[in-house]
Amino acid sequence: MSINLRTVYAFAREMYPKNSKETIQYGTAGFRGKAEFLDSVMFRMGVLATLRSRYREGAVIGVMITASHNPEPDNGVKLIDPKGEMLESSWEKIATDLVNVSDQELEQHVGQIIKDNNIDVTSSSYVYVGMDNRYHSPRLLKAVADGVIALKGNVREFGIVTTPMMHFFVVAANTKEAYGKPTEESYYEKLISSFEKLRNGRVENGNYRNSLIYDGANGVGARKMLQFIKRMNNSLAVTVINQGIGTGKINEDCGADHVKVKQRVPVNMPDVEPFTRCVSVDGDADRVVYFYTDDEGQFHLLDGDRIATLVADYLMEQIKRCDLNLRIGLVQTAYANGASTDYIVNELKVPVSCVPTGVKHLHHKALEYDVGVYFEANGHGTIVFSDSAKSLIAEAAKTNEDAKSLLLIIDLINETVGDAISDMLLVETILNHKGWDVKDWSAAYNDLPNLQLKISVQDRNVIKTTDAERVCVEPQGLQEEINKVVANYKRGRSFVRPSGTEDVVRVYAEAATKEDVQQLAYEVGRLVQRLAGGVGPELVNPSNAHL
Ligand code: 16G
Ligand code: ZN
Repeated sequence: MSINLRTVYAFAREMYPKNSKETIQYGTAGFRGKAEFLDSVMFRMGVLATLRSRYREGAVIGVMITASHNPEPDNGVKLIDPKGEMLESSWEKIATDLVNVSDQELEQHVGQIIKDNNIDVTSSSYVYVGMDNRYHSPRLLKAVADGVIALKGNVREFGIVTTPMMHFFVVAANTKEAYGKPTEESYYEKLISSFEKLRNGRVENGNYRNSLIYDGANGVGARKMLQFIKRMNNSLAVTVINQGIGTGKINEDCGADHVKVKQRVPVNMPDVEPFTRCVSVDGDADRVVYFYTDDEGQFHLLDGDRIATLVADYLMEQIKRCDLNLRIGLVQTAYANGASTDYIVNELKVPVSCVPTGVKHLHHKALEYDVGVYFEANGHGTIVFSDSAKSLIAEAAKTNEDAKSLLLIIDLINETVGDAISDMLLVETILNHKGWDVKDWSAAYNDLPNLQLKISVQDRNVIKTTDAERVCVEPQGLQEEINKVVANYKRGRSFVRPSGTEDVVRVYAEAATKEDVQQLAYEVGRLVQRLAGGVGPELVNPSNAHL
C-alpha cells in the first residue's frame, strides 16, 4: 500500500479547510468548541487516529464525537487508546499541534509526525467512530472518516452511541479474552445479564422499590435506556423523561450537570410521590447523579460522592464476607464534599486520596489499589479491579456465593471509564441488596452546603494550582487572601482553578450553612476578579441583594 500525503492536503483544502485562527488545545475532554469550527479538527483527528493505530501496531483506536454536558451548539472529539483509556498525554501534544497548523503546512506536518514516531505507513490501521445525537454530529463523523480514508486506514462507524459504549467497543476489539464483542448487542447483553443475575429474581426488598425516573438529558443516554428497557425482563421499571424527541435540546434544563450544578430537578419532571428515586445522566451518558424531593418539596441530591461511598461500603462488606485479602481505596477530587470525605475516613475507614480534576488522574490513582473506586462529585466514576484481585475473586467464586456476586459486579461495571447506565445498574443492585430507599441512602451523612461560580478573566491560565488543585500558587497572594476569608466561616473550604473545558475560572465553596456558602463564594469570586484580571460585571454581594 502506498500513501500519498498530498491526499491529506487535498482533502483538507477542498473539504475541510481550517476556518478558525484561534489556537485550540486537547484538554481533559479532548477538543471542544462551537460545531461550525470543528470540521477541520475532526478531519485531522481522523488522520491522527489512523497514525496512532499504526503506531500501536494495528490496534483499534476509538474516536468519540460529543460535547458531553455542553449546550447544543457545541461539539467535540476525544480519542480512545487501545485498552479503553484516554489518549496518552504525549500524543495530546501531537494532537494539539496537528489541529493548529495551517492547511498549507499540513502535508509536511503529518510527514513529520510519521518520521518522529517511526510509523510504518504501509501497515494496517483500524479506527472506530461513534457520535452523540447532536444534529451536527453526522457531518463531523464524516469528516473523521475522511481523515482515516485519506491515509487508507480502515474505519468502522457505530452511529449514535454513548461515550462509554465506544470505550467498550474498543476494548472488546482489542482484547482476546471473553470481554464481549464490539457490538451494541454484546454491550447490552453483558450489562443486563450480570444485572439480572445479581437480582436473582428479587426485584423488591425491604424499603427498595424497583421503579425510578430516568432523565436522559435529551441525549444518547435516553435512547440507549429505551433499548435497555426493551431487553430487560421487568427487573427494573424505568420511566424515561427528556428523551430527545421533539423540541427538547440536549442538556437544556436537564441532565446530570444541570441537576448537580443548579441543585434542582430537570424540566418535564412528572408529578411523583415524595422520595421517588430519580436519576439524571449527561448528554453522552458518562455521568450519573441521583436526586429526590422530600415531603416538603425540598430537593435532595445524591451525587458522585454519595455513589462512591455506597459502592465502597458495599465492596468492603462483600470482600470481608469472602474473606479476601484485597486493598480497597477511594479516589476523589477537591470537589468532593467535605462531609463525604469525613464519612469515608471516620466511618468507612477506607484509604482516600485526592487528585486533580479529570478522569485520567482519578483512573490512574485508582489503579494503585487492588480494588480502586473513583468518582468525581459530578457523577463520573467507576471501579477498577487489578488482575490479581480478579483472579482471587474468580478462584473464591468457585465455592463462595458472595465472591460470585463480586464476579458479576466486575461484569456489570465498565472498568475503562465512568458509564452512567452501568453505574446506575450498580447503584440499583446495592440499594436492592441493602433494602434501602433514598432516605436510607441519604442517612449516611449530610452534605455541607456548597456552591460553584464561574468567573470570566482575561486569561484563565494566570491561575496556577498545586496539591490536587486545592492550593493556588499564582497569582501571588491570592491563596493568602482566600485563606483569610475562609477562616471566617464555620466548616468553610474554598478553592479556585482554571476550567479545562471553558474559558473561565471556577470557584468552589462549602460551609456550614446556605447563607454562609453564598457569602463565601462571593468573597472568593471577588478576590479572583480583583487579583486575576476579571472581566465583565462585578459579582453582586448576596448580603446586599436582600436590601
Ligand atoms: C471533563 C472531564 C471531567 C471533569 C470536567 C471538568 C474527562 C473525560 N472529563 O469533562 O472529568 O470533571 O472536564 O471540567 O476527563 P472543567 O475543567 O471545565 O471544570
Ligand atoms: Zn459526559
